[in-house]
Amino acid sequence: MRIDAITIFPDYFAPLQLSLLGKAQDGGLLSINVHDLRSQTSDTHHTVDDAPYGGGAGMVMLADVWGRAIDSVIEDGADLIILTPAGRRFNQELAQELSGARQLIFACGRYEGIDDRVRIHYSQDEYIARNIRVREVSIGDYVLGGGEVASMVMIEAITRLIPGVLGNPLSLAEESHNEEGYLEYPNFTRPQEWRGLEVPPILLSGNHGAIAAWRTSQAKERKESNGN
Ligand code: JBQ
Repeated sequence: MRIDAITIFPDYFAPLQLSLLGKAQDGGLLSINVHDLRSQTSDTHHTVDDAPYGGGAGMVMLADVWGRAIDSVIEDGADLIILTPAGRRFNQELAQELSGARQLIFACGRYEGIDDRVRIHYSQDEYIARNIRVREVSIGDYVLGGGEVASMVMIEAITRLIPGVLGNPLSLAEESHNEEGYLEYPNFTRPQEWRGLEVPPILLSGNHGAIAAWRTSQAKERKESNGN
């Protein structure tokens, strides 16, 4: 998979070179390319935004600058992901779907977002014919300063689903149950007693059927107590 992130803050993406993702890139399974949007500007002030038509607060990022940046990286079959609070909510199902992509382009908006003609332009027939798809995505209903951190959340969730990127394929299979409605249960490890708290005795029973049933009921309780 090829990932291209376009941003006015390329340094935000430095952590992607660490750990498993760094290794996956060394191994050629994945390439992550971060691009400075300002490199596509032609004026002396490297302008990337302007006031909104119709008035209102904030600034809107320029379609022309974004168009040049996207044109410089886009390949046939790409998914162009525009991060915006108005987008489709990112979840494990969407992560699964995007993990099969050839190229993911993350357009990280700042300010009040990107001129909507960027979305409209790359949704046109000529791009559909090239199997290019535009998706507006949000990671959740809270206020962020821009799409950079949202992109990194998505990149972590998506890339760990690519075969060979995750160290341990067994934990992938186990977690796939979660998507089918299984829930996370509480976990315990040594010591058997810590600050007066004992590990639930059923986990020491060796009765795997009873343990599985206990975990299911605990997971449900935990989820409900967290208001989910
Ligand atoms: C969203 F995707 C973006 C981009 C910019 C701000 C945002 N705020 C909240 N959630 O994920 C988002």
